[in-house]
Amino acid sequence: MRVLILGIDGYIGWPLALREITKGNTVAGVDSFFTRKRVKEVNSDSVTPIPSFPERLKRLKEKTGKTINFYRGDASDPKFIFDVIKKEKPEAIVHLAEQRSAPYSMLGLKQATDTMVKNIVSTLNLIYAVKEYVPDAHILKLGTMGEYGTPNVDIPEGFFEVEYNGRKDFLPFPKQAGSWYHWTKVHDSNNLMFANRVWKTRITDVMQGVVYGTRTKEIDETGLFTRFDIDEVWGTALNRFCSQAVIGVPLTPYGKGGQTRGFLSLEDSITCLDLALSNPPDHGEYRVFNQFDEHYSVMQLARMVKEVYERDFHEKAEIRSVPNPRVEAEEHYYNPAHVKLAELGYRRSRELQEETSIILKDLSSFKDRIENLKGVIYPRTFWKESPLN
Ligand code: USQ
Repeated sequence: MRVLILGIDGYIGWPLALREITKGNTVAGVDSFFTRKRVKEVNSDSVTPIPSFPERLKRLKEKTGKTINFYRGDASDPKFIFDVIKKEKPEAIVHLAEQRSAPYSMLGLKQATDTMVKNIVSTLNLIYAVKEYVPDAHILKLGTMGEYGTPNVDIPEGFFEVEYNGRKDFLPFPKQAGSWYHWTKVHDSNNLMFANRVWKTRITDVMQGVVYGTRTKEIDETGLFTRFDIDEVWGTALNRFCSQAVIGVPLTPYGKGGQTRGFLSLEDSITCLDLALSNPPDHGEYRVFNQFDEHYSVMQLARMVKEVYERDFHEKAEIRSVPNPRVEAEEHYYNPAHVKLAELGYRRSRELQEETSIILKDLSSFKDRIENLKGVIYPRTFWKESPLN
């Protein structure tokens, strides 16, 4: 299969490229290095030392003998994305080239606008490029479980049956996103559904939970690490808690810590994306996958990290709740469905504690690099402030 990965330099893009190329698929990739640049702007860096992209490709060639056609550019530039798709004629395109941080989108109007334009326009460009050059290609689009928010009812996998005033329909589940970033994914989903209705574009819209982890099978085999962010803007809950434990600063569940989200490991995320690629939607089908393994509250995760760290390292870890910088429910009902990937054969690779133990071990060898990021760990991006900048 010819797979084009938009956002190939990212946390998920790189390991997905490794998986697809190892399986014998032809992989091409696009990246603007937006994440590298924006992470630097908040004085942060990937904890795992990642080389420049040309160097990544060189090492990939040395380790596996494989090559990737790489295009540097921005998916929100229509000409650029049209040229790439016209040239590569991919059978599947994985769209990971969006601004992915909720706190970044809440830094102020400039970043909110940047996020809206980058994300929504890039998906629109992709829809038009596919319609023009490869109308039967499969768009595998990364959305987020955060599109649904935290309603006080069960969350279905995209659609549900509604009965209202005596009539029934099968409709998209209402969305209640929690940041400008999360709303861009809702808008993307609406645009993808519309493209499918009008042009029969084949689409998998993945509602992915929070991803954690340092490793995948192919990272183990090649040693070609992916990035790993832990600062308050670009890092996510479990990865941050592990880093905090390693350098002996308190773990920071926000507020009451009852915020509950779906989580999955990096290895499992790549497995799910690969399953979606290997089992594409039917011609003219738009489908939604809820992609997470299990849901946990952030306090549960903090306690689990503390326990595993104290067991493995024989040192104390402390949990200290901090005032919540976000506007979100801190105690709520949460019961999302996730059956479709399991039906395709998805099974989790490791138990949460086991994966956490591996993350902690990996991070302890980068302890100095985490120490250098101490100043950017504590939250300072407040949803209520989000200034005109
Ligand atoms: N949280 C803490 N302490 C921390 C960091 C986060 O309690 O130190 C809490 C947040 O308040 C939130 C939850 O953990 O309630 C998740 O926050 P997060 O920063 O781990 O993840 P989030 O902002 O939701 O976004 C991440 C990715 C995004 C992806 C999303 C999936 O950055 O790209 O779409 O996870 S989901 O959360 O399911 O929407």
